Amino acid sequence: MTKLKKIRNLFASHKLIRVMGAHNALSAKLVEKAGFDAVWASGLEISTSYALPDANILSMTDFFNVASSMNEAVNIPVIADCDTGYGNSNNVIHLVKKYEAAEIAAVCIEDKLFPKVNSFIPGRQELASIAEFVGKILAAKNAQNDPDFFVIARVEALIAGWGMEEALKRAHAYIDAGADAILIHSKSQTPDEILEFVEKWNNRAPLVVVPTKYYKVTAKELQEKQISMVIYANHGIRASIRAMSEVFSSVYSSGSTAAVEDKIVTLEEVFELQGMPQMKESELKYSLADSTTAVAVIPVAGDHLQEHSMKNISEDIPFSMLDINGKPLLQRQVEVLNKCKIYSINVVVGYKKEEVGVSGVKLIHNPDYSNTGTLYSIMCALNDISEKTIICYGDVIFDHVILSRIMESNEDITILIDNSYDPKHTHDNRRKELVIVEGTTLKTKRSLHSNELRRIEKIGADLNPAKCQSEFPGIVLLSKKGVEVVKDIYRTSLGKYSGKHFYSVDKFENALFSDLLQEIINSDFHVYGMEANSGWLEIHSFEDYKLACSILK
Ligand code: SPV
Ligand code: MG
Repeated sequence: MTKLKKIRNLFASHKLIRVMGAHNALSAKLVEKAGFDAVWASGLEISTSYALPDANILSMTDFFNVASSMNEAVNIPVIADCDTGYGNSNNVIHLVKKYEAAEIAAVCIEDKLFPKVNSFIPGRQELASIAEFVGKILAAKNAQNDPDFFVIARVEALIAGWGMEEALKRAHAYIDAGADAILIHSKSQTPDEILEFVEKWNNRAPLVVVPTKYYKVTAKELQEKQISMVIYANHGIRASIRAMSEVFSSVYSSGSTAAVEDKIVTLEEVFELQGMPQMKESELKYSLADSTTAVAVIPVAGDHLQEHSMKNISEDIPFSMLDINGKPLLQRQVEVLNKCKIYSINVVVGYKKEEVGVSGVKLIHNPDYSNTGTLYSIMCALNDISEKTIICYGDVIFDHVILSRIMESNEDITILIDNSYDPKHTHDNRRKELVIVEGTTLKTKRSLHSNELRRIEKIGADLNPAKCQSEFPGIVLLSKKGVEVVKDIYRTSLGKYSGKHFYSVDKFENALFSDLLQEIINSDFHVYGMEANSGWLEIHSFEDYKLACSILK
């Protein structure tokens, strides 16, 4: 349904149409979000947003551009305040064509003289003659193409002090000329004169009111008087002036933004209003045409508190938010994935999950993070995935060269293996996930960066280091079929081993991904390794963290 039709239908519904004023696309969006039926592109608000008087200082084009951007931002109709029509009937013809072509549902024109001043400014409130204004209404109604386009005629006789009889005379003349509704304006502190007008009007045509001064009147009371539309014309800009002034003064006097942080919206809310999530979705949709694309899973639910050198830091923040030279670890991973055209990134969170603040990712909660291992977290995301997938452990930083190389593999399950691993030179006592490559001895390690894939014979954190040639850093590529294999074997293993010992762990629920890989190999499915000896870094201890900060800019 067009927005022009929507406004027609709203008037035909005989329910009070509730409209809120706005001054730009963002405030219009907030009007829609709050639930209002339509947006009032207020001349007062828009002028104020330019820090200019509401006195036809801005041109029609200025107002039109703002109203259009509001209209583009919302799905509800926009009603444009067009002052006196910015000139004579010729200007009105021009504006109706422009506003209608932009699908702005309705315009409101008032019967004052150009240049007008805001109705609440004392003094100069000069009315046009009835003849002149009727000419403008006739011109407007003749200029429109779509019969649903709505023209509201605004009567300013009560504002100008010309009395009730004049107001009624004018309103009847404007409806006779074809206006679709009358906006009867008042600066009285009580609704009495508006209610008198309503009484005498006797429901001849729809009425619109703007209770800025008689603000105690309720929507219910207006509905009872069969008023068609109420416009709250300027509350958005007044609210934002107050909110901004308070925040600015507080920051200026306190010398920091700490005190205002909980008084302002989060950046996430800002991104949401910008339409960032939709943009990411389209990016993903259209980049899927590229065969190199995959989705990503990053398990980063655990608390990392068992590593004592990182305990103090890990206690305070989720590990994904570890600051590496001004950028969180997860942000760095996301940027590398994006560089390889991977935009659908599923991050499995647990410990302090509400503090994971990186945009461009989908957060998936592992509620059992303190009793489960990496495999369990990975499956929280993978169970709902059926596309080619890259899995990266949450504590590993890698570069895009490594990622692009592994993405080229045509095998169903490919893992990165680092053949620079040397048991003799390993000093930390952490259990590494190690790899034995088929048909290779320690002495016959292959050259670096060969894209030739190696069959994995054994993998796990329980292998004898002296027998292993490589380390598994936690980067895996699964083809569509690979994803199904992992899901299948996970399901059967869960049935068989739940609560029981499973390769390197006492309990299946605590398994590492390498434990499942060994089960996959034992089921006669091939797992391949791609060799690398640089381009990745695991952050486990404080030493690793310092190293990451010294390498990464
Ligand atoms: C506006 O919002 O610009 C209006 C309503 O025209 S009023 O300010 O009440 O005149
Ligand atoms: Mg106005």
